[in-house]
Amino acid sequence: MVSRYWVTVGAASFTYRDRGHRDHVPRNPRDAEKKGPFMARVKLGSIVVALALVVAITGCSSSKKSSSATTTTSSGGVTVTTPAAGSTVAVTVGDTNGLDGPAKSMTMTVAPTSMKAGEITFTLKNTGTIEHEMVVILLPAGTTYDKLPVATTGEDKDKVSEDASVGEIPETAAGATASVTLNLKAGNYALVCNIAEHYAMGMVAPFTVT
Ligand SMILES: [Cu+2]
Repeated sequence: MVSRYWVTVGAASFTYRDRGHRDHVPRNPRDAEKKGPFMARVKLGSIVVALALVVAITGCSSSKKSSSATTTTSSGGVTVTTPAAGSTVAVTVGDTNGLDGPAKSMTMTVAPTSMKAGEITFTLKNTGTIEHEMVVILLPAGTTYDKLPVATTGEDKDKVSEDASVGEIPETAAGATASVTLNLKAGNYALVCNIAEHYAMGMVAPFTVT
């Protein structure tokens, strides 16, 4: 991934340099002195370095899962601000014996529990014995994550409504991991495993987007 961006950036810099040469040199020699090919190369070199740093930081972010701080990178006068490692939410789900386990024995933990609005990647790790999922539901005003109505009849029996779902990670096998990236607006959300009965067994967690 990183090498692909290097190639793209390198190609862009050559194109830009050639254009700069044509634009400045013939029209005004003094201008050419200031902004001629050499200066263009120096500036472009800085930009390439800065972009490479951004690519490196972005490439690493999926493996980190803490801190919503921002990192500012300054190189050769080019300053780039990028969210560092704040965009991944780790969701861990588990159970002791599927639906045969004790009441409330299914679990869902989330870290961190809040994030700024924008692109957010959720990773789901299933440490349980059966498959689980994770549905992201925007909580309607006046509702709380642990008091959602559960259908008692119909094909959605023992499930909560997904009318306000904004995305999900579908059924994921025991021992497996999966992820999804969603563009979320500010609000209060519930992360729910909405396989029948799993909500009542405890598979829900609150999540806040600010
Ligand atoms: Cu589940």
